[in-house]
Amino acid sequence: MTSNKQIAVIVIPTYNEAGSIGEMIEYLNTKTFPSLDQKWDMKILVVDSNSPDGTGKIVSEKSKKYSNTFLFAETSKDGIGAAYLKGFKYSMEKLNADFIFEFDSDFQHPPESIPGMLQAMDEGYDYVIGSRKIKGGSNPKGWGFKRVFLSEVGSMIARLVMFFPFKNFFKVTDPTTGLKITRVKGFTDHLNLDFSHLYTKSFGYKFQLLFETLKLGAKFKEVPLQFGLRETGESKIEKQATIEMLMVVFKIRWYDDFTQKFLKFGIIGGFGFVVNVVGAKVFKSIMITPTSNLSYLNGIANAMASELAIISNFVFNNLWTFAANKITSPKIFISKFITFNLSSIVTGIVIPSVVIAILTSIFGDYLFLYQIIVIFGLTIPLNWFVYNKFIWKKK
Ligand SMILES: Nc1nc2c(ncn2[C@@H]2O[C@H](COP(=O)(O)OP(=O)(O)OP(=O)(O)O)[C@@H](O)[C@H]2O)c(=O)[nH]1
Ligand SMILES: [Mg+2]
Repeated sequence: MTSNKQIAVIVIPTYNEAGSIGEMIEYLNTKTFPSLDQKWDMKILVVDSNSPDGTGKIVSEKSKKYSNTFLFAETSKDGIGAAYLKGFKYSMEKLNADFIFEFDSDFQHPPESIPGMLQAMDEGYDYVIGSRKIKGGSNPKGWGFKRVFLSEVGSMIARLVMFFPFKNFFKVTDPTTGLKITRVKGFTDHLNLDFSHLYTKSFGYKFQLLFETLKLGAKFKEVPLQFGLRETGESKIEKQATIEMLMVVFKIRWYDDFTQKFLKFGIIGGFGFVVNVVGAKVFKSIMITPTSNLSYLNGIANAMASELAIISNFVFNNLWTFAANKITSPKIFISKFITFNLSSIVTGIVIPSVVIAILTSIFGDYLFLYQIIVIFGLTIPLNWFVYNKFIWKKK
């Protein structure tokens, strides 16, 4: 009978929410759930950090009344991030969740958002979040200037640091939102739910899960969220949260594979440049004689040094940047090296020279400026593309 039902678990972390949690459980069970299509098997999981105000007791009473309502009683207060991860594990292992909501007990997340979010899952989305920034969404009317300012600036920085210049920068308008639904299969079940892996166990977890879930290729959408004003209880956002959240977004971007690879690629490219300049000097000083033809000598010295730089780039990128796809077989090594050499000539000499010639004919003689433009605008991006797509293609 339950086989074609879809199980959605609403995970609600609480710390001293005695003023709202009972009402929330009642509201969901008597108003929200009955309005949903019969195929949804809705469950509520409250993860309570042993709240001194008796939140846990209220939930445990409600769980006797409603068989779909569960209490996960934490023995310690480990932060909202840790609470969610515990809740995710429990939802998957004990409640067989197909979908998991992240939801607040204090009525700031309107239960009316739930049907639309479920429908999006039905349409094939994997990850849907409530956004205050898109049409139809809003911040609480009662928020003071300071809170609005922190929230706006904070989200912009988070978006920039985590996603710029990639498409998610434009798609994720509200990275600090707490209202989310995630498809378990392929996503929550692929996340590392060990909280030692979180950069922070408190609010910054939101960024990390957002980043990692999108990285798994989740089909993503935002729905409008009219974020309400907290009606009862106290805000748990700690003072240090802002700085901590900034640290988290930097760490997320810094330790991402892509960033690490790109940095290594940059360092090796910079080293190649040094090899080219220093190498040309060394070759010249070795080969020079009192009767040398200087123009011929400079040309030869530069050509030799450039080849040395190409070899250095190839060898070190193979050993370090693309170590995960390292070329080891001698036969492939040689054929890739030939390709690498040819592409280096095209991306480093042919294309830049033609573009510089064209720019000069249009705008006049600004050689140094053009060199900077072609190196950063053409050679570096083209090399990055060729290395990833042809030389060290992922298997
Ligand atoms: N289990 C658990 N829940 C927590 C912890 N810290 C916060 N929460 C809960 O996480 C939810 C979100 O925290 P809030 O303080 O409401 O944060 P907010 O909604 O962004 O901010 P406000 O507008 O001030 O309410 C609330 O339901 C809290 O009770 C914690 O350490 N453990
Ligand atoms: Mg709140």
